[in-house]
Amino acid sequence: MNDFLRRLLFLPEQASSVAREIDTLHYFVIGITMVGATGVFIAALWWSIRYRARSFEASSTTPQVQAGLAVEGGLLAFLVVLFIVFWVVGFSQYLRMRIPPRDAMVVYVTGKQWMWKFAYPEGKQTINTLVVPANRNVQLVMTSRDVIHSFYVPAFRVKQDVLPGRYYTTWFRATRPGTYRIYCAEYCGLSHSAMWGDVVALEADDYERWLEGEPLENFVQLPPGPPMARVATGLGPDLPAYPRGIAEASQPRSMADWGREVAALKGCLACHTLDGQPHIGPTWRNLWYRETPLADGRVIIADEAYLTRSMMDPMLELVQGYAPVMPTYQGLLEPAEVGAILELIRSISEPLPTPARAPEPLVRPPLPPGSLDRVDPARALEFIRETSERVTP
Ligand code: HEC
Ligand SMILES: [Cu+2]
Repeated sequence: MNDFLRRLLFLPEQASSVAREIDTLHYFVIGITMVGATGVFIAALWWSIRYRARSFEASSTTPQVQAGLAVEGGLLAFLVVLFIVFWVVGFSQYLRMRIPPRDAMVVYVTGKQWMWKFAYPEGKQTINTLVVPANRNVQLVMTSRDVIHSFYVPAFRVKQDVLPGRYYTTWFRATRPGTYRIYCAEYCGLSHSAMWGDVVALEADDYERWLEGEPLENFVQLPPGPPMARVATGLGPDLPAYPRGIAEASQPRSMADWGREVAALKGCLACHTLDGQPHIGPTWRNLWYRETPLADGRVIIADEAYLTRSMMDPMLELVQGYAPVMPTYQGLLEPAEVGAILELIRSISEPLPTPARAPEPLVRPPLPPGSLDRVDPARALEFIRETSERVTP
């Protein structure tokens, strides 16, 4: 039944843990609206024949018919309940999709004109080919180097926009080994159509062997990659043709080690320690997903989004008990370097407890700086009042 409906609606294969559920909701909504629309159409047709004007006199004296309260109220209640059911099912799926399980392995993703780059905690880097183990939760921490892109894997039912200067996260679990197409789903310039790649899901053993240096070709036959060489049309910078699956600029060291180098090089370690001792700034030990008290009294969970904001906009959320002396690193750290620092912080923190059941909604979806939840209503009113006075004479 599932497969029949999937083909009927031209949906791609279902290769992730959430794909089936999402499609089921889709069938449910489409099915109900089809039945509803057909019902309305048949009723309209039937009534327009049954109550047609039989003569001119009859048509000018048609009595007005009023439905009873019970009928109207009943219909309304039925529809409201129906829509609430859609919402409850959809929203709970949304939460499950938004909140990465805590046992997920992390891959850092950077979109840029016109390719996807992937950095793995173990130090490997790939272009346009995301290699993951099948049947394992994978969390993507994503950003863009230049314009808005959107990471889209139809077979996983995963799509996430990435904006420059901000971090996003999404996750998936590939349910079987295979090759699944990645698209950029946000028009991003001249060669947007060449911005695609593949997720290669390998058996766990093969994945380990790939990490240790075996070429990807030993495990899968990859289709030819996007025409990177042809991307260079003379309008943009010349892009080299990257052979796919071959690691470019792979680090012989792990991302955490690289993060240590970055932290030393960029001067972070002048104020932060890795051993648990507070210094000019808080220590990074055990900071990962820890509850951090802020100067304004709120307590925030130090997830990827918060940690990144702390580097890009340190004054936005000051840690309680520390002076506002940290400079901003906006534009001074490459996305992959931010990823490396995050990996460093993760590596010197206690591993997170794995929840027994579905992940609890502890991790908030990343909020862009300046988003609604930190607008102080009193200050907003004050601001409106001030600006209004200036405008009205
Ligand atoms: C001049 C000293 C100084 C330097 C240099 C500095 N920081 Fe900070 N950092 C601080 C202070 C002080 C705080 C706490 C107040 C705040 O939140 O801004 C802080 C807070 C942070 C936090 C949040 C910590 C928490 O407990 O929630 C992170 C993450 C961070 N810094 C990362 C970095 C990184 C990465 C670098 C280097 C690229 C860096 N810092 C360089 C002083 C510094
Ligand atoms: Cu793009």
